[in-house]
Amino acid sequence: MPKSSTDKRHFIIVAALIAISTVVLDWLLRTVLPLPVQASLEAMTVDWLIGLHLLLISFLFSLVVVFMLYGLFVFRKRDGDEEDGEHFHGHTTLEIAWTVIPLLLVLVFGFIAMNALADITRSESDEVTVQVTGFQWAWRFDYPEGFSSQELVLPVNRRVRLEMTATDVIHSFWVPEFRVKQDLVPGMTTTLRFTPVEVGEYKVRCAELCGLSHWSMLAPVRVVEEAEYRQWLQEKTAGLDPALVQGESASTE
Ligand SMILES: [Cu+2]
Repeated sequence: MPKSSTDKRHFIIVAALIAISTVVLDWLLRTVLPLPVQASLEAMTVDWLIGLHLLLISFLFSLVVVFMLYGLFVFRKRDGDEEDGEHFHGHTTLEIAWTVIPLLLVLVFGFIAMNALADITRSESDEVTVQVTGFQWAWRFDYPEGFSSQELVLPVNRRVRLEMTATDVIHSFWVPEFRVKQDLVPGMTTTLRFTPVEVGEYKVRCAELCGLSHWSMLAPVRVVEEAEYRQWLQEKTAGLDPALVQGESASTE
């Protein structure tokens, strides 16, 4: 702890170096880990959370490494110096600080993450619902209008609810551009919600190692304008027995 003006000077230099190192590392991590396009509303919340963590990681790394390197270099043994170093025997303030500050950080980050999770999993009244089945090694999408599809077609700017299950082993639904991810488990139904905001073509990939051809477990995802979505639904239901077609108006209103 600073006892003289020289000690204080060391602390000011180290604090400045930590600040610089934090900013540089944070920038470096964002640059070497570029995230794909934000194609869902939830992507913004998730990316904001990732950004906060990168900043915290950069700071903690700098705190440890800058202090260590500064100490090693500035207080290294000089030629002819045979003196013992100063002996310390505990420091109550420091020990309280390094217990309480991480505890507060964990609580604050836990609170922020809880809010983010509540935000990205919230339900809405006019959700587009699709049943998703994962199996070795493909996907099937069943629409409430009564047909099955190999590709997942969704209208832009509408909240989507996927009701998912698996027939054999655990799989995981992941479209990196949407950021959200959810396991599909045999014998139970799991739910995944998101709101696509970018018209475009994406790919759902299985994110749970599920066997030999896990790598090829891909399916196209197409986010289209509302009008195009209605047209696609019409084409898909055109050849169906009208008795089997249910809930079309309810799910496209
Ligand atoms: Cu898989």
